[in-house]
Amino acid sequence: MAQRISLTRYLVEQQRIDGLIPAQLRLLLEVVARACKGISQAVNKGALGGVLGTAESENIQGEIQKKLDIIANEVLIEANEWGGHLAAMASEEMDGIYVVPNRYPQGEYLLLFDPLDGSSNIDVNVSIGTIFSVLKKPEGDRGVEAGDFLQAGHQQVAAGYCVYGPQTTLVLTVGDGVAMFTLDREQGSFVLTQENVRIPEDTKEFAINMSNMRHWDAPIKRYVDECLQGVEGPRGKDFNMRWIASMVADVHRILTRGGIFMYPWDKREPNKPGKLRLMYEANPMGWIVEQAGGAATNGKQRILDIEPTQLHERVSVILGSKNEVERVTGYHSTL
Ligand code: P6P
Repeated sequence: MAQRISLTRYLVEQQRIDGLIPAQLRLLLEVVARACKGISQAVNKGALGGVLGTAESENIQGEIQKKLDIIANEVLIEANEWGGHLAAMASEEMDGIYVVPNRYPQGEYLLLFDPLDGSSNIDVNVSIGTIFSVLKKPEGDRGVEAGDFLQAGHQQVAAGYCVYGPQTTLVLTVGDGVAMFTLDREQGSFVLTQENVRIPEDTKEFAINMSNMRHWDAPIKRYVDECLQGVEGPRGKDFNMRWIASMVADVHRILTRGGIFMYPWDKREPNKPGKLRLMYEANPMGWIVEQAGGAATNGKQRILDIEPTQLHERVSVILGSKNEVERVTGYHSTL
């Protein structure tokens, strides 16, 4: 039987052999992974844990928060605030940044996360997940502030997600490809189950919320229409469609077997560039997808090159199999 490599050993080797990750970053990633194990336990309890349903509150997005949204956010804050590796955190569930309290040492990293992505699926027992992104705090001995988080996605030093599905799987990049770790619940540890993940450059599977079709812009309408025409149409092949309404689960499928995921701008809220958030959804997922040989754009430019102006800003997202993303992006420049 092949030797099992734990997440800890993988990270130590990335630190020692490749010098890719300093000790403080390795500690950060291990703490985040431990927090994801705790979130997985809470999610898995479901109704038995009294954690289903909504809390009596809204987040900055104006969305009603689920109890598990708040629990997951608290787990991540409490796990990360004392270790000395972080200066501050930002979350989809918090209006402003969370600066590490003075009673703890401050580190050089900034952690951003969507603590529980896909909340609408919690109560119906469909896969959800945690998405996280790591940036370095700008040099200087001044205190950390919200503006320090406003860095383009190509500045990330680590990104990952944990999908809470039939398996709990942690997916991670530190800039040297993508690795997947499956939680061994008997041992309580994440075990390396795939490394050097590669997304096929072509696909026959697209993911988009079709109920929004009448609101889409022409390039998206053209692309999806051509997919629906199948083998008789200009693509010369039939396509399949998936939409889980959990970005983490849709992206995990694409990393596993290819595909294209689209949450484009639409006419419902024309002043918003899209629904998904740049800093803690599109940037980490975009980097992971690129590190696996895929592509990620907003229809006009590489997501990782977008210079953010607000912590919770939204973005149009087209990501996945490289050739399909390039086709959709090309339609945006010609139509
Ligand atoms: P819709 C979940 O709320 C989320 O942010 C993403 O995970 C998911 O892809 C999308 O929104 C689903 O949105 O409009 O299809 O419910």
